[in-house]
Amino acid sequence: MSLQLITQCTPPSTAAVSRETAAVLGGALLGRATAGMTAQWPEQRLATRVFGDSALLGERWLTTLPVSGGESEGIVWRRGGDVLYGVLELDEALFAGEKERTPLQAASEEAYLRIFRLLEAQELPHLWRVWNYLADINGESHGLERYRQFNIGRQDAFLEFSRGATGNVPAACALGLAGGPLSIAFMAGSTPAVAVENPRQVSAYNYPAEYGPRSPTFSRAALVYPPGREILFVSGTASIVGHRTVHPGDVAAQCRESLANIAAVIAEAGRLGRTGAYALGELSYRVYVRDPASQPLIAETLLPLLGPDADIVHVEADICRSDLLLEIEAVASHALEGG
Ligand code: 3EB
Repeated sequence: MSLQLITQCTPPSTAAVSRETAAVLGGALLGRATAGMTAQWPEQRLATRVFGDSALLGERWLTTLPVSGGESEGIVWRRGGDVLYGVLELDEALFAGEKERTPLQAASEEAYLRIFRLLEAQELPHLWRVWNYLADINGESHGLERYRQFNIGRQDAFLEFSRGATGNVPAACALGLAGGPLSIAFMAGSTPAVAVENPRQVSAYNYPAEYGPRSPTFSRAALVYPPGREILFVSGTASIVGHRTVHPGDVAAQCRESLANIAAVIAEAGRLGRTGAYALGELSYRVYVRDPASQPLIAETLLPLLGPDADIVHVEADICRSDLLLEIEAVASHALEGG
């Protein structure tokens, strides 16, 4: 097992880590009260509500490959073999006062430039999956919604590194939190990801200009290949058909539409991958909920569609269009034959 995701809804402990003498590559810790906790690995800290009894979500990627790590321009990173996980927090206030770019746009561009410089230095150029969080994502400043400012900075960084902002771009999510710095976690490797698109949706990188001056730079899903495994990362998926939001104001319908989109994406992934079909029931889900009051209805709507044993965590976050009430991301993994 070269790379494995462990999810725990308890405070960090060493219990899950000793398994197979694996080392932690990195992870995430979500919850209201995560301040002051420390981890020995790159850990994305997200101060937000996690629904359920423990109110805390700890995720760790374990690796059995030789581990090294460091800090580069504020990015805390580890690599296990040829897979790298890193976390960067940037305070956009440090980028205030420019004429051409808003602070958030400048911080977003800088964050991605730092990531690309690190990946070049480590000779692991292929960005597989990115987790983006920013404060007040639907707020407007400098005449532009903050998510749209983020999109400009992100795309500029891709173009500066001649990476192209369409086609072979990473899987991602981009969510809003109540406060805090721009927080970006990422996974990268030595082999390219296979980008997966959704036949029901316009590719996000081709969204028309009504959603902002620059399109978002992400693919609907990515298939990646650490040694012996195929991992499917399904990007944040919402109630969008074509490029339009559908079912505004109807959280249950948005829930069903999001799952229809995920079903379409994993069907595509099964077609493009090397390990056969993925089933909805085998994925692990993170559901981002805009209005906490709607969480019970979301859980109730997902239950018959995913079954009682599905691995689902609900987290409070703002979605990047103000008419979207939820967004769902997912991950699954298959062994490669002979792997
Ligand atoms: C969408 O489909 C919903 O900007 O990185 C989903 C996943 C969304 C990733 C991103 C945005 C992003 O457009 C929003």
